[in-house]
Amino acid sequence: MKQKWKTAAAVVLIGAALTGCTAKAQDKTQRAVAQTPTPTATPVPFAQSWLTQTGEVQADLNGDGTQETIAFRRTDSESYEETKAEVIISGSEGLLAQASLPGTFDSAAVVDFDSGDGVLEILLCVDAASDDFQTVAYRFDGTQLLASNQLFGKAERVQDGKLLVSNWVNVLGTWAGRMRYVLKDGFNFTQEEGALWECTKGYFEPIVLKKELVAEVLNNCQYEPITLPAGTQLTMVATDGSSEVYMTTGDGQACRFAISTGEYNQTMIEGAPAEDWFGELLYAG
Ligand SMILES: [Ca+2]
Ligand SMILES: [Ca+2]
Repeated sequence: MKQKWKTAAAVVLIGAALTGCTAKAQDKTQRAVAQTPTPTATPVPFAQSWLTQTGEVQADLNGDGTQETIAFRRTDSESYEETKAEVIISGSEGLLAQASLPGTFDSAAVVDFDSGDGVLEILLCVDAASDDFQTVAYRFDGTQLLASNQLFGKAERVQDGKLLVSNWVNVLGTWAGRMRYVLKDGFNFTQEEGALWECTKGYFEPIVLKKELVAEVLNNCQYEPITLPAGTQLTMVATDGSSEVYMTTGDGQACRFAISTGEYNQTMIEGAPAEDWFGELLYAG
């Protein structure tokens, strides 16, 4: 419980930092209130249908007024090549389109990223190896299924037009994290601009400093330098994966420091490999 509180406190601090602290945060709240839509007679928001087992969903995918049946199937086989998850679209006259993804079916959904564009999206998520998930979105144009790029991670939900995806984050060890993705032109998922991986737990947490490190702590809306002594335990709270990490110390202090990427994709701190700073950095294989 105590640990949860610490993490929550750190997230609040990060949130404050990212929005420029209190003034902007309030501003944002007021804007959100002002933009709350007044109810109208027309829109009936599409309810997301999430399936954790194979099954069927009825929906008008392409907005032509006719419902399609979207069926999800799994084929498990001892042969890796034959193990797949499928999405099959059919109408009153039979099969319309189908697509498949290699891997073991994990979950699927029919969702609506943008309630104003008249079309719905299908999400299909497979376990491609042991707990290495991959997600693809599809759109049906009336005759065929268009596939998005493949996202590494497990689709969790769609909120405000963004897909929340969980995945392992390999920065200073392996951590469970969540990232928000938007669907851009060309039906491509990209990380929401400025979004950080929000980490919920470590695979081998925490990590321990073996020599002192100058980090920054948030104090009265300003980051100030702080020297973390050798032996400090650190748990990842958030990271962009390439240039900064937000951590909490063993005694609940929220802090951040810069990282960079060296040769062979190595994480560097102050120009030295991260292994120089931490006793042991374990990565899930
Ligand atoms: Ca239709
Ligand atoms: Ca839509």
